[in-house]
Amino acid sequence: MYNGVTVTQFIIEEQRRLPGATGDFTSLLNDIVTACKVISNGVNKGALIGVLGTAESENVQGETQKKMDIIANDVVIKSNEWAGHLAAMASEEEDDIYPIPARYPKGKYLLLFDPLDGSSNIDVNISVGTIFSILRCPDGVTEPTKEDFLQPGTEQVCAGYALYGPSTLLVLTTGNGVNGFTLDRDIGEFILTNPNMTVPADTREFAINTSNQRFWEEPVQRYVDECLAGKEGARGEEFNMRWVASMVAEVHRILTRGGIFMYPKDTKDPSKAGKLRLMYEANPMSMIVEQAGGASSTGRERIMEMKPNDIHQRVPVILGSKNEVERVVSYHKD
Ligand code: P6P
Repeated sequence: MYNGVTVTQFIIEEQRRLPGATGDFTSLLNDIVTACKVISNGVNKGALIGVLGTAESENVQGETQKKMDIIANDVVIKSNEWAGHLAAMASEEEDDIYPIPARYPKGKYLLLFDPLDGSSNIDVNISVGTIFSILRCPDGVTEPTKEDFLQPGTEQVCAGYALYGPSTLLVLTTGNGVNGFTLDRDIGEFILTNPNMTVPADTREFAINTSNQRFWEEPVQRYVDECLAGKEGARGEEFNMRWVASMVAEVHRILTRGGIFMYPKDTKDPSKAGKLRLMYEANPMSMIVEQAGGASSTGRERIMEMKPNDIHQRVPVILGSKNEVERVVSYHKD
């Protein structure tokens, strides 16, 4: 018989640490985990069940939606709207917030998510993921508005992602470190396989979409040039580069072996502050990386301290190994 610790057991044991915990949070997390298992099954079957390819629609970001984007979004909503733990949800795939239907009880949490991050990769069988963030609904608010979601990342009570790769992984933090679980398909349970994940403070591996190089600001140009100059350059070290175009995969690599991930501000579209979204990509990933001993900045400020102005707000993201992130931040100060 297996003797692994399931994510349910882990969460309940974690919850015992929280005085006055009602089991509400544990049950909410279980519903999110169920959604990730269902999405994993769909992603894994792919062409066999006709979920690849694009839908004939665009999301609020103006991005063409993949069929699996819409399916994953629907799975997260249907798995979480009924149980009475949430007051509302916000999704990359939904223009406005998603209020809990009147037929269901409401709860005290807000769920924000990117149902299928990196979905442009799904048709070429490269890893994709689901990112989620949990906030408390402000006290006394039963009909939350967009404004109730606009809380800084430091207010998150939980952040996590599922990574649909060679294995399906779940990585989670509730503010007490970061723990990783692997889906055992034979029993349909996530088993604790990576307790206490930490990001090495130093790295010689950077991740950035270099095709945007001519649009970067000077501090990022300088940092990447120094990496590319290798031993003969200012850093006196050789660097390696990765770019998967799936933030979940990049962050997981960084949690596993270190690294720095950058999607900086660029002048390609001056109206955009960055590509990645603050509320359901940058903030949850920042909480995870910081809880694992890493750092996460726009280059000019700590991402988790930003006061959001819109649920789909974009921000520059520089996150990962603390000493490298701090170096890039110092270049922004120079
Ligand atoms: P590009 C995926 O669309 C995403 O939001 C992140 O997961 C990923 O890091 C980035 O965009 C990739 O962007 O411009 O390289 O396609």
